[in-house]
Amino acid sequence: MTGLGFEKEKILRKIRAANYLTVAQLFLQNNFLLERPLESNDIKSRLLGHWGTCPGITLAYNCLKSFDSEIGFVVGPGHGFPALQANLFIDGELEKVDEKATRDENGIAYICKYFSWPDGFPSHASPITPGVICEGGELGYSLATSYGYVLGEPEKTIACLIGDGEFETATTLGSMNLNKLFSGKANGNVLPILHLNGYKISAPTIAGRKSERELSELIRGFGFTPLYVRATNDDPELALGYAIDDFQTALEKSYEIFRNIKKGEKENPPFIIMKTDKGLTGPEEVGGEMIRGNFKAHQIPLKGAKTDSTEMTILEKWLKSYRFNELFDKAKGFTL
Ligand SMILES: Cc1ncc(C[n+]2csc(CCOP(=O)(O)OP(=O)(O)O)c2C)c(N)n1
Ligand SMILES: [Mg+2]
Repeated sequence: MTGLGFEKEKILRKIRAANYLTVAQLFLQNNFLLERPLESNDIKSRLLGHWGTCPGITLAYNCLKSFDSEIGFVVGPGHGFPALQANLFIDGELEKVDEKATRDENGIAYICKYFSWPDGFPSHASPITPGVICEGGELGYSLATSYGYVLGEPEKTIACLIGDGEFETATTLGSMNLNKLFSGKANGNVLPILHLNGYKISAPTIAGRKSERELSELIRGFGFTPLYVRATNDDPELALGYAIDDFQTALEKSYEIFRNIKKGEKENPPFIIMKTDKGLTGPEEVGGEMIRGNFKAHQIPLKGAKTDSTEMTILEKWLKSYRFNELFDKAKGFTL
């Protein structure tokens, strides 16, 4: 159902909760609600997973679901599984298929402790993740999968998040041509969202090195209408606020274009370019090295948090920055 209205404050609170639970899954094996000062024993011995892409997944997920509760969402960066898991947990989707994932203190402990754990949850999105139709562990297939999902299903709409690293794969670049075959009355709508965070594993991306004009012309050349969402401000919470405003405008425009195409008008389908810092809301720098907005945010930014007291302090400050105690109550559950 569309037109539910964009409740910006609610979206910001859901994003804070999901980002907290993302960081908690990556780092914590105890003290999940930070009820006492963080100790070495609270932190997992083997820190695994990918942080950098997670805040972008959570931003897109919450804006899309708030705008259209029926929209499908394919996540190319499946390495950002903790973000997907956090959102599915908060929305109760995980609980529907896993009775241990109750939306209370025990459920929080369960998803955190068993993230990337033997016999627990995997580190990447996988078939056991509710609703997953594209694992995302192998980059390249998300856009083609999305077009396949709407083939002969004119009522369906799906958004597809594509990392700017994934955007360099031959598979994704080839799939950019599919709109020429799929756009029209017989099939559903695909809304690609390029996550322009500027970095892949350890290097800048090509799209990140292009000027906005070059990138827009490239997208236009593939037959799309480029629309921008910008989470750009030094203050991460303000950046998210601006991005939510941009998302509302971009989604309204996208759905207008989809309606026009269904009426038979010749219009190029929308393509959102979502510009964020890699690791937005995470630590800015550690030991003089830039983390937020850099490739160093890709996996675990504070590898030494268990043994290095400075890193542990940064981790505690990072977790506290989400003010999770305002969003979750032990007796009432989530208060979002
Ligand atoms: C086909 C393929 N090649 C390489 C990898 C290894 N890999 C995992 S994450 C990643 C970087 C992805 O960058 P991007 O798409 O920009 O995602 P981000 O984390 O920046 O959101 C790569 C190359 C992979 N998963 N699949
Ligand atoms: Mg990237």
